[in-house]
Amino acid sequence: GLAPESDAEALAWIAGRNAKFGHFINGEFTEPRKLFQTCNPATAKVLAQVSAGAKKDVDAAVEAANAAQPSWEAMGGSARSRYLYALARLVQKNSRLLSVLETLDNGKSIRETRDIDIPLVARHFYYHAGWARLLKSEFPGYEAAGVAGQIIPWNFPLLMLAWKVAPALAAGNTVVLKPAEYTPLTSLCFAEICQQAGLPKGVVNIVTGAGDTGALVAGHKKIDKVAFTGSSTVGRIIRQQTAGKGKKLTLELGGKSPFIVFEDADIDGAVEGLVDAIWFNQGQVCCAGSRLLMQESIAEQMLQKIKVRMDKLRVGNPMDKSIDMGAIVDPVQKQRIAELVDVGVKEGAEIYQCAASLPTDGCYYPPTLLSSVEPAMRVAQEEIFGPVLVAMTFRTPAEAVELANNTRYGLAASVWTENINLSLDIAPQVKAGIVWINSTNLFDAAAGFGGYRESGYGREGGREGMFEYLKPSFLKTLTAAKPSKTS
Ligand code: TXE
Repeated sequence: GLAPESDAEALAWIAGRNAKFGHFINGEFTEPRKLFQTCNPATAKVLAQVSAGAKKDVDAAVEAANAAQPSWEAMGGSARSRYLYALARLVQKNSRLLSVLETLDNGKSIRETRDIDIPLVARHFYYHAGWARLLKSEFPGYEAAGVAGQIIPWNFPLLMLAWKVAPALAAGNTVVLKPAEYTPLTSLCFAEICQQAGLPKGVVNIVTGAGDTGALVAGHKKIDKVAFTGSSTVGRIIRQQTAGKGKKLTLELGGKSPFIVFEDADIDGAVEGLVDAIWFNQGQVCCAGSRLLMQESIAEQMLQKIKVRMDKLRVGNPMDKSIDMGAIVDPVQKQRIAELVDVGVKEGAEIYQCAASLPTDGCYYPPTLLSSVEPAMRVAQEEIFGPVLVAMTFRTPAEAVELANNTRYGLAASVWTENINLSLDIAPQVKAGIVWINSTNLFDAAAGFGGYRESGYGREGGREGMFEYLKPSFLKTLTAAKPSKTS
């Protein structure tokens, strides 16, 4: 195999800050206080201590964001785009440090952070630098929503930051961001990148902490827009908390996305697709293809092929460049996965787990396949958010659609067939914000991402994503309507 990536630079970065971090407010780091730990799930070793944000910290961050917002918006889209380009370039320049830091804090493989997470972060900033320039011509009559409160999860820590921060800044908003308690380190490194880019003070503020800190951000009366990615339970709380307060809100919540394979599909291609659908990022992906729906005639053959492929998955030290699957983010999450799988087995599902041996210390869960699953079972309905594939069968295309839509969620779907007519017939019938044909888990900054039903609402990325950070402006509508003398 390949040698493990070196963690020396990232550990030196942490040590250089005494392994203790304050919040990033008004362009500066505060004194570290009320500390809690963030660990490496692959080794259970403590990486650093970060501060738990209290009301006064959130208040200070919101104050700073409010103070900075008018001039950040007034400088105009061209000026802001230069900052977004600078952030994108600095992410690229620091991509090794960021990749390793992300892998250490989250447990996902270095191959993924290096080739997927961090490059997508840079792309998101580049893409939105473009929108900043086009704001006036493409969104006449609109102005920034104001101050955005952004609460993000731990599964793609820096990428979720980028999905939130880039459009907000492009549209002229300032932000208060609360990273997930398991994975604060790349957000704090990004705070330093903001300093290096010379971003005006108060445009980006980062307050670390757990759910109580998040609730302070979401409920703050001087926040105009809330953007949340996380569990449906917390999404519901935030919706109640913001209801009737005049705040804009986007929620990107869980999923139980179908992966539909028809009998004429390229079966080997579909099996390889499943590796990306459910074993990418240990299955901790909101749009993971977690429900395999196979046409009955190919089910046996496909299950056999999946098992063979599962046995070849390499699970282990995420710093090892040849690994397919790393560690689960936290023992609490691993416990949730294990409990749901037990429920499935008790309900009558057949279980197959990857033959590979797992590292003994660290937080690992094997790639798992549950077959003979019935649509009403909890494992067919609830998001497991781990490397667990649940398999069911269907007879006709109509039955496939019915099964696909038989959940509370509606985030994504993947359809596998060599018949273009069939795929174009099925795709619009599946209630999902995104449908991939003969592919899965593809992300592009230009394509709006988001869900239906309990997967939330609003879109991130693309033109739709920009609207979520804008509001109609009466004054700008008038100015836009007024014929200019020079034209
Ligand atoms: O999520 P939480 P958890 C799903 C997945 C997972 C489950 C639980 O099924 O197993 O949720 O994960 C902040 N007000 N997803 O417990 O609690 C919290 O600090 C404001 C799917 O980690 O929703 C963190 O920053 N904020 C998902 C963020 O919310 C609050 C990704 C997400 O944590 C808060 C993550 C409150 N009352 C989990 N309580 C996806 N869609 O990708 C917590 N937070």
